[in-house]
Amino acid sequence: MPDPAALVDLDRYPVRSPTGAGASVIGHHAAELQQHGVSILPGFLRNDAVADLVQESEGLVAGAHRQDVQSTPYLEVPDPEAWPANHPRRTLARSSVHTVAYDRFSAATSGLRALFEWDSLVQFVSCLLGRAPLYRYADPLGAMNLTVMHEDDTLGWHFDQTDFVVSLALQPSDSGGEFQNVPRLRGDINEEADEHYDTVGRVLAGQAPELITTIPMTPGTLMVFEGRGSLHRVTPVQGATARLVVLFGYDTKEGTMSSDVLKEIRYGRRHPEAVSG
Ligand SMILES: O=C(O)CCC(=O)C(=O)O
Repeated sequence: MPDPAALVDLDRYPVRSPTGAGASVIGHHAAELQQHGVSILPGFLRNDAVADLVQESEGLVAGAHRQDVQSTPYLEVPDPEAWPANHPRRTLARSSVHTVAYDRFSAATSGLRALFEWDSLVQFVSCLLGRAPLYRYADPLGAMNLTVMHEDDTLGWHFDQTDFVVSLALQPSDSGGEFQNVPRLRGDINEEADEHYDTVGRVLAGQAPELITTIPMTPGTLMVFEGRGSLHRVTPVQGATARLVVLFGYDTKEGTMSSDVLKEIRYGRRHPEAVSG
């Protein structure tokens, strides 16, 4: 397995020393996360590593599963009995994306898998999030995945079903494919008043551009994002270059698995396939 430490700019991000040399950089990014619900770590990967990981990813693209669905921002089946016709809980938007599951990354040769399975990275993310202990997702398909977005692919406005996600930007599309975010739009998901449906509705209708932050996609950037409370989307991809982003799943509970429904939608199957070399 490749050495994950060789992929990261350790001078800028001392991943192996979160309480020593890395403490100040972690402090900076933890504060950014607290304040904005997102923290951006540009240049996390070394430039030469980005090129290698793009090449690795392109070799996996053919094994991606395509989903093209209409869903609400809440990623649940809309209930017409409970909500009026144009309510955000019933407003559908298209999400079209191709996803490569965790089991497709070779345990012997994948740099991306080595990075995800590196305990030092878990520690680093744990310190940045201020959540310990932190565990990698246990799901053999969904623990990490590569999202591939070709021309016209898009992710509609949504809130995530997990508290946070860690993403690694590998390759932007020629144009479009922008990550847009309305940070901290909803508070406690158990409090109806915290849902701010009027504001959600305005964002969905394109009437609240002032609330939207567009986060540039720079290859080699690690992003830690609190997606359960932040409304976000990826605008339609334009051009022939595929947009490549890797997602790393963590949880404060050990052994977390994705649901069977999610696995069917995202990977087209429930179980791992051939064991990679
Ligand atoms: O591809 C991205 O940049 C973000 C993905 C995303 O929004 C999600 O998985 O919820």
